[in-house]
Amino acid sequence: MTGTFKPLVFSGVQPTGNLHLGNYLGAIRKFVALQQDNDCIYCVVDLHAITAQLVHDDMRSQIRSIAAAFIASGIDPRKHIVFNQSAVPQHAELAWVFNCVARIGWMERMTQFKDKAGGRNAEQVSLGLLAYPSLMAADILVYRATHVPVGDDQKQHLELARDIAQKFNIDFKEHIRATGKGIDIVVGEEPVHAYFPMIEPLIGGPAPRVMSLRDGTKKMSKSDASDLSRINLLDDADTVAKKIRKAKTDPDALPSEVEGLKGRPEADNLVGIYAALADKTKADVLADFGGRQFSVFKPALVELAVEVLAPVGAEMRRLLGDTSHIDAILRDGGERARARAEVTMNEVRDIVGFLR
Ligand code: AQP
Repeated sequence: MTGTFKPLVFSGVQPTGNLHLGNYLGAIRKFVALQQDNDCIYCVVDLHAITAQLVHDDMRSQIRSIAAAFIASGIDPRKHIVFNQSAVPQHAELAWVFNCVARIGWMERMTQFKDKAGGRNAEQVSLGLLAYPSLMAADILVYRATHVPVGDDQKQHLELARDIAQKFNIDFKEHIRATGKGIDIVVGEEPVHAYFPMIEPLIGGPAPRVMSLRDGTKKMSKSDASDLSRINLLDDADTVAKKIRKAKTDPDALPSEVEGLKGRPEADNLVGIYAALADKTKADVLADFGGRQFSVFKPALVELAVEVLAPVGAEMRRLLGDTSHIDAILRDGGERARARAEVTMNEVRDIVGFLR
C-alpha cells in the first residue's frame, strides 16, 4: 500500500544584504499565503551566507532584519516556526551525509555556482559555494518537508535536492526498511520505499523571477552594483517612486494581450510586478492598461508598490527598534526547530548505521 508524507512547507532566505522586491514577490509573499492552510517552517539561512563571502561585519543585524521582514509581512511565528539556521546544528550534520550521497558533477553543473564562481579558478571560491545545494537539501529534508516556495532562480537547486533524496532512498533502501521509518510512495510510475519525500517546488504566479529595473534580462538581485536596479523593502516612498520612474522601458504602449509582451522584457517585468502586487494575472493588468503608455502605467505602479510595501517597511523598522523581541522569536523558533530536526537526525543516524 502506498502512502504520502505529511505536508510541511519549508523555505529560507539568506541574510546577505537588503531584501528586495524579488525576494518579497518570489518568496516571502508566498510564505504568508501558505501559512493559512499549512504547517510552515521559515528559516534565515545564515550558514549559506558565508559561502560566497566569509567575513560579514553585520551578520547579526542582517539575520534580525530578515526575521523582521518575515514577521512584518504577516508570518505568525507562534503558529509556525521562524528561526536562524545556525541555531539548529542538525542542518549541517545532515548536509555532511548528503555531501557523501551527492556527486561532485551534480554540483559543478549548477548554473548559480557557475555564475558565482564566474570563471574563477578553484583556488578562489570556497568548497562551501560548491556544496551549497547539498546544505539546501538538508535544510528542507531535516524536517522531511514536502513543499518549498521559492523564486524561479532556485528551481535547479530543488531538482538537485530531489535527486539527493532519491539517491539516499535508493542507496539505503534496505536500511530504511530495517528501521521501519520509511513509507511506500510512487515516484513517476515507480514504487519506492522512501525515508525522504520528493520535494515539490512551489514556483509560479505572475512574477516567479523579478528582473532588474535597469535590464529586463537580468534577475533583480541583492548583489547588483546599481541600487536603481532593485526596490528594497526598506526604501521610502520617494525612493520607490524614483526607481520606478527611472526603470528602463521601451517606447511602445502596453499591449492588450499577454502574447504582446514577448520580446519586451522590461514591459513584461513591470506588468508581472504589478500583477503580483495586486494579486492579479498579467492578463487582468493588460485588460486595464492595454494601449496605455508607460507615462500612465508607471505612476499607477508606484502607487500600488508604495501601498503594499510601505506598511511592511514601517513594521520592519518598528520591530528592529527592539531587537530583544526578534531575538526571542528566533530563540523560541530555534528550540522548536531543533526538537523536530533531532527526530529526523536520530532516524538518519540509525539508517546510515552510526552508533548512538
Ligand atoms: N529576482 C528574484 N525574483 C524572484 N524571486 C527571487 N528570489 C531572489 N531573487 C529573486 C527568491 O528569494 C528567496 C531568497 O533568496 P536568497 O536571499 O536566499 O538568495 P538569492 O537568490 O541569492 O538572492 P539574491 O538577491 O539573488 O542575492 P545574490 O545577489 O547574492 O544572488 C529565494 O526563494 C529566491 O528564489
